[in-house]
Amino acid sequence: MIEQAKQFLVQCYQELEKSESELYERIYEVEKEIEETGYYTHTYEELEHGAKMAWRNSNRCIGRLFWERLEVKDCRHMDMEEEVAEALTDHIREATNGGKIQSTISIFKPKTEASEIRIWNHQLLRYAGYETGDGVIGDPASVELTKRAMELGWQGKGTSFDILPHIFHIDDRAPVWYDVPEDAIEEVELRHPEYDWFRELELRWYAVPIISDMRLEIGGIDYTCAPFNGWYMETEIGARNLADDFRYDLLPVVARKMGIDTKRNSSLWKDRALVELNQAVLYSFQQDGVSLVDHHTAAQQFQVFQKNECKYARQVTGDWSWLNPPVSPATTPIFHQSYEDRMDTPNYFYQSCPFS
Ligand code: HEM
Ligand code: NRG
Repeated sequence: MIEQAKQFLVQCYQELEKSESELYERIYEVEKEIEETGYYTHTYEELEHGAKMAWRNSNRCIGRLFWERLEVKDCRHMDMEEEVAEALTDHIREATNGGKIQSTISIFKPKTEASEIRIWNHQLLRYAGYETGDGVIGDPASVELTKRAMELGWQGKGTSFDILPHIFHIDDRAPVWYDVPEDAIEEVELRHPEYDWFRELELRWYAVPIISDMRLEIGGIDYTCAPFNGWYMETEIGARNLADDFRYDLLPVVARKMGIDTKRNSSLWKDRALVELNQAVLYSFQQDGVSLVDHHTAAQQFQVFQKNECKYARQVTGDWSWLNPPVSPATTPIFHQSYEDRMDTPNYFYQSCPFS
């Protein structure tokens, strides 16, 4: 822990242009705290910059140009279920910001031997999935969590787009669930700039992706509850969530509506349906004034990020297979480059499922 703390403090204080004496005093203080308690407490400045460094180090993220623009909310003092639930709702409201999405992270108390907060949801906003006799209604990716929510007494409406409640547990206490207030949830109804029939599919998606099951590690301290968000890239919704055959599986539906032959691969019905689905996502978010980036612009922004990092003599690490967008990857410069997939810290990590 002391070694990890030191390594973080050296880099952090250098980037924040703090004096050497400040750094040495802080290292001395942190060493003492670790020896006495086994842990240490980040200053707000360390927490804020650490969370930004973790984003900058996220190999799978194409949105990293904006790593310095992250609103860091210090929720480390919260210990009661009610206040955590309220903070999660506040996060949604402030991040949504009337459509002009603000990248935000809420950081709750770190894990120790005695205590741990864990959110069971993958994202703070996500749709339920109900297993029925003839297939899943809603998002198949949520079937397990939906079952657990119902075991805990939650009841959804049973539509294809029911927002799941927040489920979390604190320390060794029983899990609790809270419905997300409807007026905190912003969603976009999908329509197409040319195809009027698109509206009749009654598709929608929520405005803000807020990952809530990853662990933020800064200088040897584990923040197991630290939900964060930016805004969507259109392919995440149009080429994956609504298109994957193990998610909403809508390509055959869209292709048939377009009047394309879905019996022959060589009609390229999947490709053509994909493009129109993505077009509808872009058009609808834009018209409603909700932040969202298309994959070409995101790839260009990532190039600028690479150039910036080069100026500061920092190597950009990356995961090529995730950085490439799932639509037309070879039309972006990312496809034609290679990246070292090395996990530097601070960073965001997967953690084992808190239920099952
Ligand atoms: C992954 C875009 C903000 C951390 C991704 C992915 C995209 C993306 C497209 C791949 C997701 C997938 O294929 O499922 C963006 C955009 C942002 C943004 C457009 C707008 C500002 C952020 C922020 C953070 C972050 C604020 C953290 C502070 C990550 C991490 C992953 C990721 C950790 C990997 C997730 C995983 O492994 O499941 N991002 N991102 N991103 N992003 Fe970003
Ligand atoms: N693909 C997932 C979300 C993953 C993270 N994407 C972001 N993150 N844009 C989905 O729900 O489609 N972010 O922090 O902005």
